[in-house]
Amino acid sequence: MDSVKDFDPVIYSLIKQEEQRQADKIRMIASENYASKAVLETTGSVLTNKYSEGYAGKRYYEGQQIIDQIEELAIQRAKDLFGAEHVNVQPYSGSPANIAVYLAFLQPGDTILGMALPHGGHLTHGAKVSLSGRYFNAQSYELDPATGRLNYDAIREKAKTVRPKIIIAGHSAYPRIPDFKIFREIADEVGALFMVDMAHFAGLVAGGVHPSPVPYADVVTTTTHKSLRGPRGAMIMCKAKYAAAIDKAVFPGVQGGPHDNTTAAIAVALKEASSNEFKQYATQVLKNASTLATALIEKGFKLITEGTENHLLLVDLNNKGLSGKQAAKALDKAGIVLNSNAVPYDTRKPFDPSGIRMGTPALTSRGFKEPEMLQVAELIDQVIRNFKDEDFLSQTAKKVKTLCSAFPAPGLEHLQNN
Ligand code: DSN
Repeated sequence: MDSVKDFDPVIYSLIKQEEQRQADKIRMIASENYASKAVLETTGSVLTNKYSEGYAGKRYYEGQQIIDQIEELAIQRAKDLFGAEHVNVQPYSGSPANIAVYLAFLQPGDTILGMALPHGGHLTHGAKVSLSGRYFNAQSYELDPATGRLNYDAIREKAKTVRPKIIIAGHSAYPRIPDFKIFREIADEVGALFMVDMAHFAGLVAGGVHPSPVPYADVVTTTTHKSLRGPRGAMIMCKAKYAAAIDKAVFPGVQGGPHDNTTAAIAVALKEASSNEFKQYATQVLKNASTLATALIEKGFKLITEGTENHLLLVDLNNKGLSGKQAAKALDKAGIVLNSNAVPYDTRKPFDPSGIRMGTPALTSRGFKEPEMLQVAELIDQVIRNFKDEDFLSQTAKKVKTLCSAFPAPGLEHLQNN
């Protein structure tokens, strides 16, 4: 990065500091990962200089000889990997992708039914503060208070009552696997479209360790940078009969020119995600999450749903004498980065809720396996017990840095080689 270093040493220094932070910390924000050097290089390429409104063969500006090939390759790789009939790789990220789906099929005021935000859904699944909740009649389903799991009878009843035009499955903080077949049946019973936002678990689907929603859903949206380990971006997959509606909603409906550098990096990430190594990666993400869950339960932590079947854990800290924000801040000081999170039926406020969410995609990318997960569980337990002891937290951060130094993170190998 010599050019940035020469021209803008301030930004250069900040980027270097962030590189070091990502190398030295155990990153457990369930939606984050380490993109490979190949993905990072592609994202930073001259493709950022091009405008290409439209789609391959039907662009508004000239000079698309290369861009068309890149976009078609990204689409083909996504189709091959996920078995989708049609793919749009242009959404800037997950929220615009979801908004584009609504634009394709809804009129303002129409009803949607998604998972409630405090129960693990996403802002764009109908939260009142989001466009999805302001422009549409957003109804939500909640988790079963006894089990913390989806209750399909209750979802069916709700769907029959509110008669949504779209039912949304998918989540940001739910540690279990939705039953896409039942969702499909419910959607058919009420004449709704069935949409799945698989942003969190797309990498697990790609790796073959999580059921795919693609055969069941009319439309599947996903970001490309979470468990899928690509650049910041998104895709929409749909049945062929919805292709024109989706494409028109993305452009010109929601967006202008696609970010061609991102499109190419998505293509690179999809090639990576088609490999045997990626299958092993996805398998290890699950093993690491389940090892961590068992270890934390043994240490007296209360996990929502008593465990996990995917890449994330949701921990209710009500029995530990501190709030989610206090825990997340203390862990951050100790070199373990995650986020505070509402738990189902939380009585605390969203900015300082009762729980923490933790995920294994990023630390698995750097090679952590079961033995390291036992160490992580021990570190988390100690930090929670000593969350007010600043000296203890900084000593733990040093231990974390030593542990991390043995596991070079993708994209940051140059730091470890120094
Ligand atoms: N911010 C993401 C997450 O952490 O789940 C969702 O968009």
